[in-house]
Amino acid sequence: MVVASPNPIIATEKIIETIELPVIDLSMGERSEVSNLVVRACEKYGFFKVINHGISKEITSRMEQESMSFFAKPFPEKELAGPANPFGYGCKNIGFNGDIGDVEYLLLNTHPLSISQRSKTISDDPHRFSSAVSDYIEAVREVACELLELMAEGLGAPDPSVFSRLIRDADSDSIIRLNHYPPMPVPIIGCKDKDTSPSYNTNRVGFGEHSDPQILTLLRSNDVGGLQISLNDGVWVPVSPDPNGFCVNVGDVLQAMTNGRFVSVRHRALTNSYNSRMSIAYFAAPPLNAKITALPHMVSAVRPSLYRPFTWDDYKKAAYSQRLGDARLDLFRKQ
Ligand code: GA4
Repeated sequence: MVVASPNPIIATEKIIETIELPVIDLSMGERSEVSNLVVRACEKYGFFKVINHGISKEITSRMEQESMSFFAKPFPEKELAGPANPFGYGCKNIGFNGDIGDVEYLLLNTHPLSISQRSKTISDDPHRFSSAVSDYIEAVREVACELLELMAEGLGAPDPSVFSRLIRDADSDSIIRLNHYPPMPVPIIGCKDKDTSPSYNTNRVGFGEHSDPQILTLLRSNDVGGLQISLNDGVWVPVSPDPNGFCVNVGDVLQAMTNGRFVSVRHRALTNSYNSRMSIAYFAAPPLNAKITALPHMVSAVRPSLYRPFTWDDYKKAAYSQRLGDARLDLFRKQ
């Protein structure tokens, strides 16, 4: 039986001021310097921003335009592209176990054939939609590979393609998610000072607290904020939006492959009271049968391996059988 979600509708925890995430400028000259910066960001925050990534404005604008046109459709038309099980349009329901949020979305497999088939129920111009999405995917995949290679180099891995080859694989299980968080006015209730103080969250939760199961996530949003990351001490930190850059985060699989050296950090998205937030997330994943183990040189007598080996298929099944906020990597932790 699916039980109603205990997700908070309104986030009420204390927040700290917006932090500026480490910024990785991919046009910067010295490769070893860039790879060290990437590694440090993945160890400390599990998140960073990428600028000068080489993806043209034309590619991101076409993708954003298609996303906006879809979400602007009347609900019954959008429903024709659903349910999001496993791919398609979803509204409020997240996953299969009762999680909900103030969000509507399109979840798509990144294989070109799958996109062109899906596009028939998504767009009045399926060809235009699938070409915008495929071009976008190709471009973000390249940036993801470049970042994964910088990470491998920075970690001193003997094979710099040890991570990137998993997502370049034709059977990679990568997905793309188009999110729309409609404006959600929040009534001021309870203690006024607390509710309206800028150091408190008073917005509705669009997508609840979770970590991403895959290897790496590249997120692009419009200029409306809402993304928050959870730091070690449990404080929520808002991330400022940057439509020209990408916000990148480590997923659970990369945490396992680096034997816990990189951190897959919990994050969430709040809605804005006045403006629509639109985001597009590319989740870079391995093929289903890929065996996930820590890189040999990340394991030593002083740093024994933290996780049991698993396939991406095992991990995905575990993730989908749990609630959004569950700490699923713990299921694979050695005692
Ligand atoms: C979180 C990251 C991605 O958005 C996602 C989500 C997926 C879904 O929305 O169907 C999951 C969630 C995400 C993790 C746990 C499971 C699966 C909802 C859920 C309760 C598409 C993904 O891959 O994992």
